[in-house]
Amino acid sequence: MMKLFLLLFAAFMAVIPLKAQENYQPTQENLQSRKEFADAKFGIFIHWGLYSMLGDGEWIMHNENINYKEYERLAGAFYPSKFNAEEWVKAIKESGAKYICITSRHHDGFSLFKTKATTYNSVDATPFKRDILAELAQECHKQGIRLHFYYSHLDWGREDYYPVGRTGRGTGRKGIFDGKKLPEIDSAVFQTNWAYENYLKFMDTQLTELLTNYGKIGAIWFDGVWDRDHQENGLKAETWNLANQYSLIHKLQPGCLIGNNHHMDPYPGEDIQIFERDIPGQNLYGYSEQAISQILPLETCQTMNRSWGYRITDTTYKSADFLIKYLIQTSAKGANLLLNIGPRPDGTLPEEALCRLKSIGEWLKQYGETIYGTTAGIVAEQPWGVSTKKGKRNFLHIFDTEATEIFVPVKETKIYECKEYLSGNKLNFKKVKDGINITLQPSDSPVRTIEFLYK
Ligand code: H79
Repeated sequence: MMKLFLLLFAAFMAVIPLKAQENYQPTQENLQSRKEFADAKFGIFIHWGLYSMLGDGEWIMHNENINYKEYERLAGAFYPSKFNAEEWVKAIKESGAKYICITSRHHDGFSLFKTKATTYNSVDATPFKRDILAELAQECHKQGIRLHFYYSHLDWGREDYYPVGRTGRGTGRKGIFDGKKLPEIDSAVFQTNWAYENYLKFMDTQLTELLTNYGKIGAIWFDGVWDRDHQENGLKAETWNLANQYSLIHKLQPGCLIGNNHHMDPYPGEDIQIFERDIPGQNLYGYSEQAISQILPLETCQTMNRSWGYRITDTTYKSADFLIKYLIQTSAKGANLLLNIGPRPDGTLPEEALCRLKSIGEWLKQYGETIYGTTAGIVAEQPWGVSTKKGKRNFLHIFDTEATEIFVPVKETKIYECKEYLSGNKLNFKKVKDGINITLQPSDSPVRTIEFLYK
């Protein structure tokens, strides 16, 4: 009788996490993390893995239909002799970024960390034999910058990721797992199966490791459910085991934020909303049709050139001025910017990236107060630029270098002071119809920042 009771009790407990996630109530710790995340405003994304060695972006395995057995051999030559976590973190900190998000495992399936779930990792499968995430985590904790882990939901090289999705169909998987032929399944009506159950367990094991072995983790950043799910057919959370995965993460580290780059509306358990290559409100590539969450902190990820993973021929770097403006524009929408770098196969960060980190850092040293801890500005985007705010302090960032006077659609009665942000020099303003006009001082700077205060 007692045994039966215990069994029933255990079964009951087992379903609790799922239920709890459905009516997700974030913990105090989690809410605090969300606040800190929203205040941080700027992070650096790192895409690094075996694909970096081929110098043609992280999708090369899919794009070139590389056989996964052949691709795995890259691990035997993975020896990034110049990798130095201390230098990475130092350079990134100098940019003013408050967190680093690194690919713990991308779609190619290679893990940049020691894991018991597969030998296909940077310690067991390479001559380098080093746990990249451990070294980076140690430095992040030491130098005081948050660490986030990108984690791919899809995998192009595993037989148990079955049935395969829309991508990675040409990587030579044979439909045999654990010596047994996989069942015939029409991927259009996806059903879980014994092999796939193994894949879900594999992910749970890795997520547990990621949240146990590397100290405090700021966020898990999922990507890849669009391999099967998209706006039209909707998010099939059960098939990805999202409720349990999210519960597991929040159980291991309640303060760890969960983001999922599924391009759809947030699913219960998610703590941040991600926009890929779009500032919230834009939809340049068709990935950002989802409504903007009014509750969750927002994050825009963007490339410095046109690639995520290292692409040896990609010299199309955005200018430092462009990136500074992009950070300001993202902040003006109340969102964070996660700006990407694709380190080289030897472990160094490209010089083009380093010098942009430096320039952004120099700007943030002077103007950080107008970005960190701010929310979306008091006025929507204007022909002259954008705004951010912090309490009663309003910051206007003027991109129009020619402007001598700008119109701001706010009530003049409420404003008691208007000045250049850095110098503190007073600026004249006068009431006009539906707002005020502020007279500007000329300057060579690509961005002029002014501040006005409210009663
Ligand atoms: O990690 C970086 C990229 O590798 C990953 N997300 C960023 C952060 C990313 N993967 N895919 N995308 C971004 C967008 C790709 C969409 C497409 Fe498709 C893949 C278009 C065609 C193939 C998925 C499948 C969407 C439509 C069909």
